[in-house]
Amino acid sequence: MTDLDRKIKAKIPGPDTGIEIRHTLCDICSPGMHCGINAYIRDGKVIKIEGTDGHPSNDGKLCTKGLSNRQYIYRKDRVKTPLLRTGPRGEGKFEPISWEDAYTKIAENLNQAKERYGAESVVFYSGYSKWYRQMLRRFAYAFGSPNYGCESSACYTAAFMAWKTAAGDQGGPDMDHSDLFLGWAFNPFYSSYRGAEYAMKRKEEGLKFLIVDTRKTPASEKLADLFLQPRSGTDGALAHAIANVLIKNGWIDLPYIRKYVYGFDEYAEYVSHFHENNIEEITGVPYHKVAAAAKLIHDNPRMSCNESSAPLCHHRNGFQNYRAVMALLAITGNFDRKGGQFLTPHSYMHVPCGFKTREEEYQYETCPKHAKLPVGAERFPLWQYLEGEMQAMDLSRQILEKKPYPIKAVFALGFNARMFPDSGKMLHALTELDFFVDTDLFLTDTARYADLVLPACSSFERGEFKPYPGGLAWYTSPVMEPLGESKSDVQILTELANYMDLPDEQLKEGYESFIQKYILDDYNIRTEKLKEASLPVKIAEVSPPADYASLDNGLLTPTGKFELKSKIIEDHPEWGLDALPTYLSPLDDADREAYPFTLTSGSRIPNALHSRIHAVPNNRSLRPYPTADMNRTDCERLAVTEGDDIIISTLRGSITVKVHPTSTVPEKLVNLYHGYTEADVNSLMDADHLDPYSGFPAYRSTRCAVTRRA
Ligand SMILES: Nc1nc2c(c(=O)[nH]1)N[C@H]1C(S)=C(S)[C@@H](COP(=O)(O)OP(=O)(O)OC[C@H]3O[C@@H](n4cnc5c(=O)[nH]c(N)nc54)[C@H](O)[C@@H]3O)O[C@H]1N2
Ligand SMILES: Nc1nc2c(c(=O)[nH]1)N[C@H]1C(S)=C(S)[C@@H](COP(=O)(O)OP(=O)(O)OC[C@H]3O[C@@H](n4cnc5c(=O)[nH]c(N)nc54)[C@H](O)[C@@H]3O)O[C@H]1N2
Ligand SMILES: [Mo]
Repeated sequence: MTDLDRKIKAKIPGPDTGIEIRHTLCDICSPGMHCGINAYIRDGKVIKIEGTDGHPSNDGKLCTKGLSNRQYIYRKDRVKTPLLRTGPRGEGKFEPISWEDAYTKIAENLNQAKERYGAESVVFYSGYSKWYRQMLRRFAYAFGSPNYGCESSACYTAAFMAWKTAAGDQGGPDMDHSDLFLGWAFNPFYSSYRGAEYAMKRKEEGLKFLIVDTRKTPASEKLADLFLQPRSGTDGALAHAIANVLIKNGWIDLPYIRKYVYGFDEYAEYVSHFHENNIEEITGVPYHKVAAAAKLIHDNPRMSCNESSAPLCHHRNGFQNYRAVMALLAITGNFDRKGGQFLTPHSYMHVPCGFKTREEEYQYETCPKHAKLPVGAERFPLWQYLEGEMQAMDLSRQILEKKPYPIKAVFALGFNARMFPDSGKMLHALTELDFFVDTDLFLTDTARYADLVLPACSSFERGEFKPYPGGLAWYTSPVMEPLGESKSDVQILTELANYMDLPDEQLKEGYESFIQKYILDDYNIRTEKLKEASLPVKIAEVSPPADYASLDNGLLTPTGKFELKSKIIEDHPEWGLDALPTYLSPLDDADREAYPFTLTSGSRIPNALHSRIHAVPNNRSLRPYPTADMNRTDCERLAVTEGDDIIISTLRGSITVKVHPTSTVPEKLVNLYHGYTEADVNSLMDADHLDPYSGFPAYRSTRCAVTRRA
């Protein structure tokens, strides 16, 4: 081996080795992270990656998911050309076609649906990716359809709605100054390592933690001063019982309540029904722990709590449960106060970058005025009132029932039918469409149902705008050519808007023009300038996150106060929703005997992100099989041990997975990750087991039975 060979093998960059380091970002998880990546490129291929030193998100580190980027972008099932379906839906037979032919077919079919059934019969859907969403939404509006919708029908929005209802806008924790952190369904060790690092740092500095989780987790082990372990989805009752103790002991801030809080008296009366004689029965948490939680809150006056994008809201009572937790902040005078919760100003894709962005103007200014209401509006009126976009959990029903109007075509970027409860119903609904286009990096099993599959490129192959906390922003550049004929999502939308000659000149100018005019012009910076930088650069002074004046200035709620009782809901009795954060059991009793276990699915695991990296060999090797956690006592009763096959069944069907006996879950709880094609836990769920306030699915509470596979 020559010296040069050795250097190449060691992947040492330089002119002699032909290896160059280029900078990009990891797009596998949320916009709140998007860590910096050094991509080592040789002959146009990524041969190695590492975290970028000095990057504001990760400063050289990468997590288990981030490290999988090279295997992810080169996954075997990458789609490389537009594909036209030649066999039955779902079978996976396609032939390559040109982009020109693909655009012709899309234009013909979408326009035909519009002419025959109205523009609203065409749905524009986005899966988990978020970077192109404003354009997709504006595209839908330019086409004339109100039906833009996305994965956020099941993620984050319910918590956002709870904040909007109570405080008029989203609230975030001022954890820097808190004495106590209410980590309610909080385990950043698996879902956001940066959050975990920060929590550990604050722990060392003396911050106290009250952790409330259905399972034992690293957070309950490493952070908790007090750990409460309620049954899945009983959080609302638990929060009310804590509130009841606080109120009875006078451990509340009455002057604050009288001045700034609406609905306290009725709320106080309501929570008095959750007490020492019933709380253990409802939640499984002994009353002395409830009392201890109230005492901890009393002893540590400055308290904040986490947002909960998923677990708290993934129940049919999730919106109300989260409101019940938020109420603890209001009655202790911890909203809009130092060390409590404060309003976090709007920022690009909820990234707390510290500066204002006007993408909402871009996405809403062309919203069709006389269009019909979007899918889900009738069934989820509060969602419609607060969000005004499609509640995608009602999509399969509307496709199949054609009420209140027919849906004939879906144009999607990253449609994963297995995201939906009763995923089989969604797959079936897709077969009923006249036309379905899916755009994805991979030929997923949902893409197999499409008439046309468009190849999207990855974050390594495109450029995109990214803000980061601290007034920072970046515009990445491609570090490699797109694989095959794949294109970025925004290039596809721009080309298609022009091909279809949609009546929207701004849309037709494309993504970069949008970013320039609606975001960067306000800070006098050009996209070209940001692209030159190898790391995010400071473009704006950060406005202080909290001035603790929101309450005095009046909140954006109808009463201007923090609403324990929602005036919006109160004023709409026809919705049939409760204005107080009332508690409803997460499950019906009807099938308790046949289905004695509770199935909770989706608690994050370090090596997976939804459906994305189950097929990436390195990540898969860390947990080769879909595996359910069950309590050791339950396992003994079923006579199963580590790695045995179990069958999990519900009224909807059954799946076979491996079992992992553990003490992290209590008896009668079965915990399983989602997104596996071969053991799709969402196929077991009822499509109508939804929260009437938010429309969110109850991924974390479904009755099931478990048997040993013979
Ligand atoms: N049982 C259960 N189900 C859940 C959850 C749970 O906790 N339990 N969690 C819910 C939550 S919180 C969320 S956020 C959702 C996740 O929502 P999903 O939309 O299911 O997320 P993914 O599977 O990550 O991505 C969807 C598709 O986008 C494709 N994709 C990736 N990058 C791009 C890109 O740049 N462009 C395009 N066009 N496509 C791309 C992926 O290949 C994938 O096929 O799942 C929900 N489902
Ligand atoms: N590794 C990894 N990281 C991710 C993701 C991923 O798929 N993989 N997904 C990203 C996305 S889209 C999202 S939305 C976030 C979600 O981020 P998190 O909210 O942190 O997600 P989870 O791990 O599902 O839930 C946190 C804890 O809530 C507990 N929990 C579940 N149900 C209940 C309940 O009913 N009551 C209480 N009190 N606790 C409960 C779980 O046991 C878990 O320990 O994670 C993001 N980060
Ligand atoms: Mo999510």
